[in-house]
Amino acid sequence: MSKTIIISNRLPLQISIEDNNLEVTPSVGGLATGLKSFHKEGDSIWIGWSGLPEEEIPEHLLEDVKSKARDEDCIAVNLTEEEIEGFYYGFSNRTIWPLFHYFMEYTESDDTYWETYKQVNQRYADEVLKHYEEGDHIWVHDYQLLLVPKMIREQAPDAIIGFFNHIPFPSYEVFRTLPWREEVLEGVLGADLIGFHTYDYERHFLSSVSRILRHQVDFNEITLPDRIVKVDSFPMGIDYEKFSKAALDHYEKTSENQSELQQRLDHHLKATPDAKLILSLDRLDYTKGIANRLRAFEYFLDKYPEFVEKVRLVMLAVPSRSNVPQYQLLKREIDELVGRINGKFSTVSWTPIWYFYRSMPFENLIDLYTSCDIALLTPIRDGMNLVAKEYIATRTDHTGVLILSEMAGAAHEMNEALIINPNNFDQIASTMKQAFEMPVEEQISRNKMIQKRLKRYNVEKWAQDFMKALRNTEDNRQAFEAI
Ligand code: GDG
Repeated sequence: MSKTIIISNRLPLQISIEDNNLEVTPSVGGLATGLKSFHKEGDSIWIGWSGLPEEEIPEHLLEDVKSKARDEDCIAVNLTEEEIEGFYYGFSNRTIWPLFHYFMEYTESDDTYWETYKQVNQRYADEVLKHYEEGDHIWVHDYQLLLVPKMIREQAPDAIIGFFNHIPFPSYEVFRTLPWREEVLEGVLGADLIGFHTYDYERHFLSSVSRILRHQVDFNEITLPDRIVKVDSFPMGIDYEKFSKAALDHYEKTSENQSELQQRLDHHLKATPDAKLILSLDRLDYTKGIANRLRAFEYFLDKYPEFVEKVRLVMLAVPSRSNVPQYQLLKREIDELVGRINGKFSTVSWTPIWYFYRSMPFENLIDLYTSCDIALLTPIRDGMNLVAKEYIATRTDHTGVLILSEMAGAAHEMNEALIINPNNFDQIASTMKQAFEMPVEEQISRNKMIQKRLKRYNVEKWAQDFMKALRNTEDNRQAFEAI
């Protein structure tokens, strides 16, 4: 029977060593949380890095790492520290990530990073080929593995390969600045089907293919000398039931089995019944607009002092890529902003920002989603933004207000949210005021509409649609051969 082979930089599990024992924890991040449910239910194997550099795995634990991964139908790719530096922290996160999110001033062009990126992409492709059998469907994920489709195709010309990009694809004018633009496009074009979250990213990709490689592009099909490649948009959904059920279970809890975080949140709500909590939740990344969000919050308190002591920003920033200098600088900037704003506005009984710099277990995430009256998500650029969708899914009584940046892919599907430009502080501040004053009936009617959509187009449907379109490319191939 044929299977699906999923390939992503990281596995959905993270293996670490504690006191000479292996510990397995789920990975945090959009791709892992989204695809995990598809992987659990289907007949698939998942190939990716375990999160441990090869040098840190003692010889006697090597087999254990493999077997822990195998228990979850995963195959661990081993990477050395040098490879992680050049491939992951280097080319992926200092070249592609900033460029694709329009942070051109952060984009580095380094030949060593590029060489390591190619070498590591080849390693992933080789691992796929070890497990590939005719009839299997191969699904490659994201910007760390842009060359893998072509590398697989070179060894298995008839393979059915899909590629999905979880981050934006920039406009041609930005993409063309990449020194290795031809190789990158050719790498992705090894796939039969290329998917993006939105129509805009799809359009940008097609424009780069036609202008840089001069391939014929008709609507969403690219004609290569020997094949047709299909490009389409598939906005990724969430495991809606998981989030709404977790929220319902959460409300069933008595004070004895509540988390400490929830007890603190409840304490705050009881002490200040007319105050509201605003949620800010992301990986600590410059694309997420966290510093701007803090500045906009400060502007809001300055402009509308009547909200002093009536509002609290609960901010969870999850540590991410802390080896990259821009992330270290951003961390410092955020620490300073939080300190300054808290110093400026705090009263003896009130602190405007609760700031957590850590990752939290799923249960605490639900505590935050369900306790906050408003979610303020202001990315400068974001492929999709699953947090926006998860927040709405947990609002089982349909109350709550989502303020979302128009730069997030999710904004295209969430028209009923309050959509803002993340660079316009005045607009953010007046939208926060609007959120505060929004009648409950209006909150309910807006959220119900979004919930209906999120429920229907959940992550399972997203994966099914992609796989269905991938299978359809086989018909395309036959038609091409018949010409
Ligand atoms: C990339 C693209 C695109 C976060 N903190 C914790 C935690 N999370 C989970 C959330 C959510 C996920 O991580 C974050 O997903 P996002 O979509 O918001 O952001 P990225 O990580 O940047 O994801 C993005 C996504 O890929 C999918 O294609 O939407 O645009 O950048 O699911 O719940 N989970 C736990 N603890 C945390 O502290 N357990």
